[in-house]
Amino acid sequence: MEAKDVSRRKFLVQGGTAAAAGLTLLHAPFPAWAFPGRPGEEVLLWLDQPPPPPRPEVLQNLPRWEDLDTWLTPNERFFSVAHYNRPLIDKNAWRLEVTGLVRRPLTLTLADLNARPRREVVFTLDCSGNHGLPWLISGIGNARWAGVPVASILEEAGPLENGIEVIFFGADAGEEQVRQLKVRERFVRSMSIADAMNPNNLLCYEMNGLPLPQPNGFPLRLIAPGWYGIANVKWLNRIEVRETRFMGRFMARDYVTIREEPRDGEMVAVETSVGRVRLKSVPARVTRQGERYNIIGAAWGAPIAAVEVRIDDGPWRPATIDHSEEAEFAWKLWSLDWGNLSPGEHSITSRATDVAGNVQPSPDDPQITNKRTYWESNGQVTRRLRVG
Ligand SMILES: Nc1nc2c(c(=O)[nH]1)N[C@H]1C(S)=C(S)[C@@H](COP(=O)(O)O)O[C@H]1N2
Ligand SMILES: [Mo]
Repeated sequence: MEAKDVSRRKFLVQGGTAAAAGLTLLHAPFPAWAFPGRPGEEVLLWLDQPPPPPRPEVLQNLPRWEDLDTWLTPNERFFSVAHYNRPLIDKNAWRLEVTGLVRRPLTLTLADLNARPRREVVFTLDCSGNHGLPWLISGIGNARWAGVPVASILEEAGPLENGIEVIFFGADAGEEQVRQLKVRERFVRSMSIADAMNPNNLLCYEMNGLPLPQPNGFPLRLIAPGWYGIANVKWLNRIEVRETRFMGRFMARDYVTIREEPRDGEMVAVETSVGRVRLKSVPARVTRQGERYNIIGAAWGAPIAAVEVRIDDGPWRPATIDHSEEAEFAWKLWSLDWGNLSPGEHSITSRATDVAGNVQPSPDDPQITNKRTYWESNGQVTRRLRVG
């Protein structure tokens, strides 16, 4: 066990440089490409590759799970979602307004934020659309984010008693149609004041030690550890404290999960705004060295207690969770040395269990089958592979 962990860690470390140096290998012949990190080892490509996104401007830089070889996702490999435009912001002209129901409205420059106490959090940003749409299976990445706690800035502004809702404005905007009305709207998400004041939330200006990249929200974004991607407002320039709940597109019209729940013998549709992340895992990549197959994956969304892996309809086998790099809001990487695999096609499924004993639901679990919309698809993921 010990020896295996060590060799895998070495493998993960080597993977970073090997992948960076060997980008041409991405175009190697299907189904496998030799992995130069360890001679004789190959990464097998999944048979069920996702189709390209129909609107490539919305979803950019989606990684392949096969390329997962580091706990932190390098910035240049991080995905980017933009529902409107990706604004190019001049950091000298940019300001953050903190306004609405506050005693002391603030106008802050980037230098003002940089001068305030800094905090870091490693957080895995998971798009709630993952596995809900055929082309979206890898809108996820793990980064070390740095910035100023939202709570410290809100406290500085001093919310008034009647301020119950905090709304976060991105600089990006687009036209929305609401019934007969066409209206230009900014990208906005909100949180209750209690949720917004959570000490983990950051006004984030740095990602993996570098200024926030432009596609990821330069110069400032909200980082809300424990929340789905949608809550993490990019290109942030305005925070407003208000006295009513906010019901914009990304709170109440889109990113709404509809589930049917049994109530007194009948099914009732319940609509909820996409919010906190859910327990999930995926098999990421399979490597072969000689006759031995190794499976690597990730698990996140709750404190992870265990991950199990199943091939075809076989028994669940426990994976080894990598404890070498861990953080409360970060994914855990896991691996399983499967041994031999018979020639032919196989399916590989993983399931995570959290410390409270919750198990990632199977596709036929009512949690999944009663869900009518594609958001928050945290059911067990099966990938297909050909061997031999
Ligand atoms: N301003 C703004 N913030 C946004 C979005 C957006 O379109 N505009 N997309 C959200 C969604 S759906 C996701 S999944 C995350 C993705 O963060 P990333 O682009 O840094 O990967 O950003 C969120 N924040
Ligand atoms: Mo998303």
